[in-house]
Amino acid sequence: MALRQILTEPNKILREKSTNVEKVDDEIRKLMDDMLETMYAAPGIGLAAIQVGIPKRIIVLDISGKDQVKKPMYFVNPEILDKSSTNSTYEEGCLSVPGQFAEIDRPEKCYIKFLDYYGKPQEIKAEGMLATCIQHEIDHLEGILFIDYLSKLKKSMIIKKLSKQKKAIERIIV
Ligand code: GNR
Ligand code: NI
Repeated sequence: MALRQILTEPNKILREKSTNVEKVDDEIRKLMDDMLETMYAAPGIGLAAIQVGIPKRIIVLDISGKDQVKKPMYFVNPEILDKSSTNSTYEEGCLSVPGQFAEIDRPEKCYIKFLDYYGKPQEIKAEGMLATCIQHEIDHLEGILFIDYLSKLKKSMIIKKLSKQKKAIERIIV
């Protein structure tokens, strides 16, 4: 297993639309293992392949709390079959938008169809934090970030801050 670098805003790659995986083979499983390790190290509770620069429709998640038994989940080519008309609000963050958090409204429940770690078709009903996280990750596959749901002003303030931070880091490296 290996750690991969997580891309952060502003970065055009994060805006790419990811494409379906043809076959869940050893190469895809290796990528999923690396993604999970990278997510745990960050630490985060979800990661989409595009966040490590790979535009494939792959998500890893683990919403078990710390001190709990780890419960990794893998979703290949996830599709939302149905979502509730009622919403719930969670404070969201994103490893690609470091240090920024905001309350985001999303459907509180959703039904998801996907391929698992072995390429087997599965369907689940997601609620609570899991539903929020899956939707946050599926947004990544479409090039959407949670800051896109904020007002233009809030979003531009966040992007400005992050691009300043990036430039400061570049100056240290160069
Ligand atoms: O680690 C993460 N926490 C989180 C909290 C609330 C809603 C969504 C998330 S996902 C995020 C990791 C990440 O950026 N995944 O794309
Ligand atoms: Ni994210």
